[in-house]
Amino acid sequence: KELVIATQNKGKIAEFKQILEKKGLIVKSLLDYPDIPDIIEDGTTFSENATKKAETLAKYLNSSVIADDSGLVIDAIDGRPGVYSARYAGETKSDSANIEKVLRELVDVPSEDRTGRFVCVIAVARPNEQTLIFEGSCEGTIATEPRGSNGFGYDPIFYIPELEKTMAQLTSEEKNVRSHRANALKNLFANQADWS
Ligand code: ITT
Repeated sequence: KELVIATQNKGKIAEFKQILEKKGLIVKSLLDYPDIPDIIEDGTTFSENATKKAETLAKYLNSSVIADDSGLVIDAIDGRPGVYSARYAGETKSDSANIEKVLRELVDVPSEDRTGRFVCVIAVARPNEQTLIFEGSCEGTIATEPRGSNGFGYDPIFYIPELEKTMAQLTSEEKNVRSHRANALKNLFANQADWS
């Protein structure tokens, strides 16, 4: 069975593949449909953006599609970067520029106040049926400097106290059993085993 994910993010695609191929699913993404015009993410919530991405592609393909809208929510800066995580430091979507901007904003914030979480909202859009929403999160703190080279995005500054490692110091197997994305997928499969 094939599952189409409305994303161009290579980090997300690799993680969805690792989790879903184990379940026997074949994962496709927007990279397999290069002719589809860019989907503008102008929503103010993860849920709105995930819904827009999934419904746009579902309509185009006339089949069921899922989408992931996700980001890093940091308590000390009112939940930023949040839905603006991908473009926090500008349109180029540079992971290192985004990380530098966050670290600059947190420079005076003491370690006990550097709490935050990764949030992932997965929308399941199906032709002629209501879109379903599943959410997952993963708690951590924001490190004072980047460490590790696995994963993508803000992983090098997302510290998991229980493991004494950043997300970027975890193997993909370790990340994919505890991440916000893994947790959102767990909710999806727990509530909607036969989602199509
Ligand atoms: P698509 O819209 O094509 O899916 P995108 O990267 O623009 O790709 P989002 O709008 O959902 O996707 O932005 C998510 C951003 O949040 C992503 O670019 C990272 O900066 C960050 N992010 C999400 N999940 C992450 C993870 O597992 N590890 C680190 N950073 C993550």
